[in-house]
Amino acid sequence: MSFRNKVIYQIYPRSFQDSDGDGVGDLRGIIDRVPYIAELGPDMVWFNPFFVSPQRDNGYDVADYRAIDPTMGTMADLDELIAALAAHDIGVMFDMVFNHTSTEHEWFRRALTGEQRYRDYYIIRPPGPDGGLPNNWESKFGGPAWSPFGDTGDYYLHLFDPTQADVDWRNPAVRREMADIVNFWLDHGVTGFRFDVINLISKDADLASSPAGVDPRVMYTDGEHVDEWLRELHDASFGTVPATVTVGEMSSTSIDRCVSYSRPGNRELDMVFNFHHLKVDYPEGQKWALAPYEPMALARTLDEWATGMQDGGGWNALFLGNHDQPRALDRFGDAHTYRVESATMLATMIHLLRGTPFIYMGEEIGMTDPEYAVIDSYMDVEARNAYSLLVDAGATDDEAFAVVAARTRDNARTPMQWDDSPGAGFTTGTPWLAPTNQEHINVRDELAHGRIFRHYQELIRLRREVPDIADGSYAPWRLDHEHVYAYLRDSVFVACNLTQEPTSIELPEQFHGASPLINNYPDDSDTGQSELHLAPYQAVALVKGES
Ligand code: TEU
Repeated sequence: MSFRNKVIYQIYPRSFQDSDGDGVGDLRGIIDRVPYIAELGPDMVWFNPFFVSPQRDNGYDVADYRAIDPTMGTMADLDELIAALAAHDIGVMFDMVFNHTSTEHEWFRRALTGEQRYRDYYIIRPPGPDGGLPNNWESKFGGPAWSPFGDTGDYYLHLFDPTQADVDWRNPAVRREMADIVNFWLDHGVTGFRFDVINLISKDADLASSPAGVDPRVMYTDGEHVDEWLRELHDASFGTVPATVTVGEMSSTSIDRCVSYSRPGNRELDMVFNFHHLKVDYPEGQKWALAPYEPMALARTLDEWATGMQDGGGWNALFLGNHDQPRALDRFGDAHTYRVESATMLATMIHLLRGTPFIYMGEEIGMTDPEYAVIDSYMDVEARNAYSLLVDAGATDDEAFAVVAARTRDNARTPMQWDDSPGAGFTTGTPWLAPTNQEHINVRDELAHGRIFRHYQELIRLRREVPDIADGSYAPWRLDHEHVYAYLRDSVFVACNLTQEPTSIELPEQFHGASPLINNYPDDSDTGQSELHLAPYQAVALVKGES
């Protein structure tokens, strides 16, 4: 289980560092920042896709899985980047978007010319019995999940944007293509793979509409063949290289299915991303709506998954943010009054859980959502669609804007803020997405006198040096508390005040007099006491015996 004591850093290449002044990040820019990555100290870097793409969905619409988009760099740049990271014992994780390809991929273009072999790579169907769409499925980006397949009169399936055509995994030739792609990158020195929405690949055999009142997602989520096809991919590619690290993004999934996808011996994946904890602030599960969030709902959901995955022998990827999510600091912390305290509390809460932590670029310096004034500042296709749908449904422009500003994926995609200059040290040109608070939050100032970066370094060190963090059991403590999420990891006790209310929590008897392991406030924890007093957003870990 080489991945259990690892920490993985996620880089959104489009927004990390631009080297040629075009306002878009690139591989050479990342190479220039390897010393910074090494200083933070992760074991691996997950890169969002930078393959050839028309960029309709910022690279998740892949037109060539074996070639680097020229705007991002060259194969020589990639080789240099892999070598530069390897010099610091940092591995490279690629993002495999295998549920769909761009409609500009050669396969789709050849399908449009009528080549049956490639038509069979996609999910193409005639109109339904009523002459309408083949079924009632909807795109996750809004609108129907079917678009006309050229002028054939048929339709092709796209669970995301119309420029992202779902491939047919029932076709063994498609499965062979995907294994060949993984092997191509294994041969290139890539040692990690994140599989995009991989639990959507097994659609209903009949592509049937969902029954009235039933969410159509049930017709293509966690389908009957996902385990079988993951095992086939494992055996034909990454499973042949024991040192690889794999993680699957699981959309709208369950604990039982994620146990199956990640249990050692199942020959599927090492771990999974699930998103249940990142929907606790969705009123009635609706992303494009606003309501106050209840902090202990976050604790209860994290606990439910920690417990369920432990009981089943599965393994969680631990994270509060990524390129699709607003900054956790804005959602679950206090980005203004307690930015440092809540950033370090959230980090402590995640990093000491049972699982493998992921750090999304910018978390380690406490970056926050941008503050835009107009909808045209946002670039995300999902957000623009949502704005239109909200206004069409009767929301005022201001109401729709407020929802998009809080929920858009662009919140996490603003450029990495390296310094306080107009381009944030990210670019000498015009950034593709505007930073808005680099004068207050940037790497240069954080490294000079901040506390957040150093706290992340310490958490990474602890995971390597305190065995119970990586391999220990998990158990909740006082989950009925109204402010504190606390849990035990065998010799370690963790208490996180999720609120701005000063509070206290009694200690488990075995931790009376325990030594402080990490504390996001100046060390004020009286370890001789039977309870812990926690300031706003304070997180403390104690260790029994020798730390
Ligand atoms: O995301 C899949 C996914 O579920 C998210 O799009 C999610 O539905 C939405 O962002 C949150 O409401 C993956 C990638 O991470 C995302 O960037 C891609 O846009 C998407 O797949 C399609 O490839």
